[in-house]
Amino acid sequence: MMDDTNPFAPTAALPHTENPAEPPAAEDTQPLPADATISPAVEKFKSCRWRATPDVGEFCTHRDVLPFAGKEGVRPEIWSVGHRNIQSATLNPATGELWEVEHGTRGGDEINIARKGKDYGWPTIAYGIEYQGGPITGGIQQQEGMEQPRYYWDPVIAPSGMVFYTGKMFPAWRDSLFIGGLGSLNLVRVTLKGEQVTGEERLLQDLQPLRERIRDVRQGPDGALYLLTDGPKGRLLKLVAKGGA
Ligand SMILES: [Ca+2]
Repeated sequence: MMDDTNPFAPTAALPHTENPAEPPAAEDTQPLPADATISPAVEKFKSCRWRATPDVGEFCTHRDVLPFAGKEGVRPEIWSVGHRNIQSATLNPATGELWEVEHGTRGGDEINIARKGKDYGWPTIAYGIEYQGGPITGGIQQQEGMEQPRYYWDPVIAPSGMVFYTGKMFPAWRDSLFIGGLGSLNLVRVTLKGEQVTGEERLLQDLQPLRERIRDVRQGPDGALYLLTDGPKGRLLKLVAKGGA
């Protein structure tokens, strides 16, 4: 799905200033390379106004792109609200949309697709409960005007980094979403049909005797998966197919 108001669309490479210490004037626009292919999404960005602030860096203040720009009392760079504790976010290469994982409370870690102007519920709705037991957020999981997660874990995995797999080394895993498990001490492969989660598989359970948490997962140019473990002797692991380098 291509959405010309989606700044995460693959064709909408975000322009950036050469020197963040010297932000452009508010009316400045960012030039594109002369040979750039101009998509509707990039056309939007050509007319973006960019601002730089010490705490959030640069952001686009184009009112057609950012849902809260110009609204009193709301920071204009906000894209979506109601997130609890986002651990990572990545673009779905098939759609250009922004997917993210969040730490919930007990039994409430979530996968969401962060869409423009949407409310993802926290602290009003949640599937998690208090850490010591008992309801949280009044015990409600759904409310009109608030988005449901694509998926949630109970028990939680304490997700970390994530990546959509597009490589050739593991054809059976293509289009899966890989997520590191800080709490589950393994690598989680989430299977998808479109944007629907159809299941999950836990990999690298043999790491558990070392009690290593998976801090991040990325795909290399060769299609291998690279993982970071979290601990006093944290390791960088390369996951390859049998017979791979
Ligand atoms: Ca939520």
